[in-house]
Amino acid sequence: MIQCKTSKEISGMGHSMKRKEDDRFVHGKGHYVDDVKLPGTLYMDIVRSPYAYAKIKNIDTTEAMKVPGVLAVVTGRDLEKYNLHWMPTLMSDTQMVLPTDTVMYQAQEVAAVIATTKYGARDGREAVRVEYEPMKAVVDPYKALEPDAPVLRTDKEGKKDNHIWHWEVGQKEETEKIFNEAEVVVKEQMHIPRIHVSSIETCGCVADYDKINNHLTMYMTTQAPHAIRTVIALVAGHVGLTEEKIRVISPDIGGGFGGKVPVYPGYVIAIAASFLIGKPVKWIEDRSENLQADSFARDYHITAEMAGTKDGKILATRMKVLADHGYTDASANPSKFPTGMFSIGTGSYDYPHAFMEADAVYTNKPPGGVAYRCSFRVTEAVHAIERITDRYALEIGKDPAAVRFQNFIQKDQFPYHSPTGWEYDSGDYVQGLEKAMKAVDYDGLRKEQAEKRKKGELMGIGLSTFTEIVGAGPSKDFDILGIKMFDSAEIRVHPTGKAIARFGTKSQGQGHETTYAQIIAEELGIPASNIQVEEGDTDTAPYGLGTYASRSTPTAGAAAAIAARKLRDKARKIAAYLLEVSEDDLEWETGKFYVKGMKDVPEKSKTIQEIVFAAYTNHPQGMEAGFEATHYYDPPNLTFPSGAYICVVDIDPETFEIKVRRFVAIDDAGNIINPMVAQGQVHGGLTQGLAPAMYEELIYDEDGNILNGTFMDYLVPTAVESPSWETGHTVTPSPHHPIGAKGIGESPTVGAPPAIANAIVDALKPYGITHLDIPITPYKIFKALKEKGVLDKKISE
Ligand code: MCN
Ligand code: CUN
Repeated sequence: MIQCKTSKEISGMGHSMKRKEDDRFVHGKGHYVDDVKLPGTLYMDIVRSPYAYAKIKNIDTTEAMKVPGVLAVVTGRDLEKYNLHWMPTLMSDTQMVLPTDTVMYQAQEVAAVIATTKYGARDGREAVRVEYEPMKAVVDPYKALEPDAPVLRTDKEGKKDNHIWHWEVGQKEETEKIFNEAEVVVKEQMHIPRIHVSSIETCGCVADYDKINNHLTMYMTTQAPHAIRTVIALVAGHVGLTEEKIRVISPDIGGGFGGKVPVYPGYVIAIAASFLIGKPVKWIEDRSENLQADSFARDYHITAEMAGTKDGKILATRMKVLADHGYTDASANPSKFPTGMFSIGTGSYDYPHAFMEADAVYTNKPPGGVAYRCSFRVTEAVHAIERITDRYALEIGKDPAAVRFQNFIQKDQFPYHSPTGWEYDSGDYVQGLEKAMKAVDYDGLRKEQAEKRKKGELMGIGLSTFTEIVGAGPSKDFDILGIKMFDSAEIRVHPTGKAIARFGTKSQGQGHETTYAQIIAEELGIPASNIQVEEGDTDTAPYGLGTYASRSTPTAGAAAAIAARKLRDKARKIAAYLLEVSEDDLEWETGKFYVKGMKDVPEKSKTIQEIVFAAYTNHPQGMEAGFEATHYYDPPNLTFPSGAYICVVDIDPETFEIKVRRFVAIDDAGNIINPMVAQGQVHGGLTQGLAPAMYEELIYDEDGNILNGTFMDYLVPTAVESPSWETGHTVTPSPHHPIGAKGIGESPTVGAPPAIANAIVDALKPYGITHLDIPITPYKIFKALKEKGVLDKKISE
């Protein structure tokens, strides 16, 4: 159990305090970008390409300009005059804002219509005539690498192929040697499907350029307001919009999940339009545009191999990846690591050698490689290692739980140095799996399964015992466009002892307004309800890199604790002065300093409120007045949360409908700030893990047409499809984090898919099926069984 040291009134760490922000959300008082209504606002709508690859012969705007309310149609040629037609991606690639010659993917922005009403802009969009000359699209990433494939990124000088980068890590020769000599080698080819975030709120902005003051206020759906301000300054600095002239405000966000990290062309076009016309311009994507055109994740083709002994000792792993990045390398790759954190793919297991390599390729698909509740490619890595571990267990005829226990990194091995170069901070994998197995009655389930198999019933049990890696920085390894990845907290305590705290991160639903306040409450003893948390306004918040990669707790959360401790140091000095004792004679107990041994003598202690008041009214000579502190935290290492998940499925032998009967998730994110918030994160994340495991995948035909670009056929699971998630914790604090916390936001999405896939494959074990790619659908099972010749007679016979 998590210990709460503070009282309910203070609500420090470990309290399931109700989320402060929910009051306004449940009362319909949230304030989202579309709620920003400025006088004179114009509306923007975007013309998009029906082709995946085509030359633009002509754009005729005559009819569009006749539509009532339409004021302007912006094309790539218009932006070119101001050199605003290209922009950098967050990962130092480049991307068109609007094309001048060629479109590179279906649904790409081709022109923008500005009108006095939303509907005028939409009608204007329909009236723009674009003449295209379609070309043969390159859709398959393997074909994109063939020597005769057309070179797609002709904008890149000297580029002779579609290859973006090659990356490798680990011990190539040693690993090869082990593979050549090992008793057992298993290998599977896997595809982690291209998927897309489905936030309740789509992306959008209001760009408000004030000509007289040459100042831009940009209200937008962004997870990283400061970084975006810097990118806008990079794109538009040359027309006078330098960083001090730009204010980015990210109001309430209705879900981000990584999809609101990148800079989208729509934002830049809206800025350009407002800059040219001098009025606010609002752009809000519709649902289909969101699904078809921005922020695509995953799309990793992985060959995973494991070498081991006949009795279950893992000796080495090898993984080879082909990453389909679509038209541009958009955002998921932290600077030093082009594959993000894929190299966490040696997992929770202790073996000396591994080798991983990846190649990334351009295709005529929308920008890919974007984060989606994944902590930068961890989802892909975890899927590969957890699937191949099960494959190995199957090969040697051992229980997958037994193989995991045999190979786990033991708790006394931390800090653990992985063969791919990470230093895992802490963990207790044995305890986690034991707890999960007890919760499901693992042995009982295996017995039940054996009975059912005799009757031809399909029941499967799947495990996933994963290690996550979250909290970028450290700044020596991570940056965005050169800006080092630290994060910040600023605390101002007012004379009456109430505080306002501002952060460089930006919540999209994670509950920061509550949980940051709890961290400060824990450290200072000011009740969390008296601490107002603000994020998302670059004019007021200290510079930070934003919220993604479950980094807020590991970075800004740490900054909050340290800034609060700076204030506690100041409080000690003031208390010593007020009580006329030396600082060393004082003891701290949440919310007050008292003279040693005199805890219960009222006149021998000073509460934090009294001390803060004195900081403004009666502070020691020579001390700065006021009670404020700021801290920029650069973590010494990442944090390594982990989890042990067990999934039980039943498959209908006639229809192959898959029913997730039970799903137990034991997470370890170190010390927990708010158990209820953390559990909420796990519930949502598990459903987002169920999504690619059984439902979600974006499918393109050979011409690059998206075949399931609406929610009619892109299947987002809801509460109806979700089982009743059973959750629990083990607590292994991070030794380097000031409050021992690790991130938790992405763990469930990362850990769930292989548990589900492993369960389904386990159910099909009697029929010789060793692997199925996610999403695993009833049809895929039907096809696989048919190929094995199993369906010639009924399974239940
Ligand atoms: N928390 C806690 N104890 C811990 C760790 C976290 O109580 N030991 C709490 C935190 O205080 C915070 C929440 O859990 O309120 C998530 O914290 P953290 O794990 O640090 O993650 P971030 O705040 O950085 O959120 C990012 C993460 C990511 S990367 C995606 S993607 C995602 C996710 O959070 N997107 C979300 N969860 C989401 N939840 C909602 N509702 N909406 C999104 O868009
Ligand atoms: Cu990996 S998606 Mo979240 O980092 O915003």
